Amino acid sequence: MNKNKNLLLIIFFIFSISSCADKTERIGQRPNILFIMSDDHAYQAISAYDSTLLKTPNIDRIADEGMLFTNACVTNSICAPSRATILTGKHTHINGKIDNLSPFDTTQLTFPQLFQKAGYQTAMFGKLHFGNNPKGVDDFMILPGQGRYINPKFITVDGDTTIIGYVTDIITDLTINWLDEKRDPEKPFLMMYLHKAPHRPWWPSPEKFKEFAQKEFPEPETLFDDYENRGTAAKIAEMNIFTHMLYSHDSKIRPETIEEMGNVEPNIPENENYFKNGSYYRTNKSQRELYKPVVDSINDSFKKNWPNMTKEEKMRWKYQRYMQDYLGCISSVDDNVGRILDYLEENNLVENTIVVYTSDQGFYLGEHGWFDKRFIYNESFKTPLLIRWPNEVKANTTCDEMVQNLDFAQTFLEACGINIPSDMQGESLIPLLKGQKDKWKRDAVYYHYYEYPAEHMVMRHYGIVSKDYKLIHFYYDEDYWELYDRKKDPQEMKSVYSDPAYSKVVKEYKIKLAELRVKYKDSEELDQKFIDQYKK
Ligand code: SGN
Ligand code: CA
Repeated sequence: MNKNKNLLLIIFFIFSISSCADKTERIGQRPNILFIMSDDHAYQAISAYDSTLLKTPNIDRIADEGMLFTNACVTNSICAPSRATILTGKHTHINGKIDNLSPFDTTQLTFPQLFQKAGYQTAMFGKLHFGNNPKGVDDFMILPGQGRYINPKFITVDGDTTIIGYVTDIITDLTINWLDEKRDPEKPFLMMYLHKAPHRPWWPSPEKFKEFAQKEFPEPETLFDDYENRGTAAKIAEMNIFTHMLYSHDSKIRPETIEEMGNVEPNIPENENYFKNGSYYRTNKSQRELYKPVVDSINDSFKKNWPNMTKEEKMRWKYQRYMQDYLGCISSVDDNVGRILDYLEENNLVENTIVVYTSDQGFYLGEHGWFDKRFIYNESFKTPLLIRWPNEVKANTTCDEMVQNLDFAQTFLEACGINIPSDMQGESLIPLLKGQKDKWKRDAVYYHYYEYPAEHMVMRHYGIVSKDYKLIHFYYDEDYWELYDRKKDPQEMKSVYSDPAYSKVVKEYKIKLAELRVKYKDSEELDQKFIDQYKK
């Protein structure tokens, strides 16, 4: 009997050790997350999507070894609201961060807090843009507000500091240093690596500035759009490259050059301090010496050529200047993403790290004559999304389902085996990542933009988007609807809302939109509440 008892005890002991070992191994195997987000990075400027403008070999690696989402979009195409949606897994009318102006409500639960609680090491480096510090991260160094390209200031756990150099390189250095020195190999990590680039005003590094200022880029077909066949919002938006892009702040023309030239058409009122307080004037002597010859040559060519140019030529010139600087900024982001991916490889972190590349929204690169974002129209509504997860996601695959930044939190929580709060409003992308499309039921998404009246003057609107149609309701200042046939008119040049051939579609989509408003708890009462908030 005693012998049997001992045997039982031994068996029990072995079993408990092995189950314990199992558990440690499972914890050890929880994946790391490297979340890479840039600011205002248009999918048109990632060669995995379209190589017309720029080659981004490093960002492309994530898709080559993982999945490229061709229909990823945001819920509200502007910086801080997008970030709030990503972190809370909720639409902006629910988390309260409807625009860039009000501070983020820090009582809202964000997914890094859940990771931290679940035993993950968590860190954030780069741009947050919330007006307050992140919650749920063990370490952080964030840019105040929009941050600066050159010699940027950072808010840290231990106070403010300024770092000399170029912002994209610095954010990467901070991220790699943390992985190298602070990472606990016993714990999985969640790293939020968040670039400021390529946000306006577009200042590339000195090397890229010089390199890209020599280049010429193809123009989009709709550069000279006249906004016919669409409602008021497209006509009054202040984001036209010719009419609204600033000479000094954006195109790098010195205020003195303009003054010397006298009458420069179009006459765009510009705050001179933009340039004087901008990145160029933050350079130290040796940095200035690198930028100056390029700024000089841009100014010389402007002085010589501008007075003799037609309106079309001026638009083309400004478009080229825009692309040279914007794409120069992205080229640095791509180089730095390469540095991070190399670091993962060199440190045996590839297999167990989910790498995500995205932007806080899309951007216009001259389509419809525009820069900036905000609209539910394609270029600003869509956002890049590339995900690599070795052994789980098949290499070199694409997914065309309508996924949103709303879905990220739930995806990461599920991937890491952490409970998902029931009030999050997205869908986990895990079935899509695993190629189980039959488990994906969503066929349309909801969008709501608020920041108006404000910079760029994009009127308030909400809408529903499926792969086939986009129905939009503009409801502030003017009340009207638009409908786009996405298959027949992918460039969205003509609203067919009043075309009798589409009356059935309008009816059907109005019902679907109303259902989405109920599902996501949006309402006329909330619309009014946010209008009143502006009028205060
Ligand atoms: C700044 C830019 C705008 C841009 C907003 C919001 N102007 O105000 O062009 O739309 O940010 O961008 S600038 O004079 O500062 O360049 S967001 O990405 O933060 O939402
Ligand atoms: Ca942005």
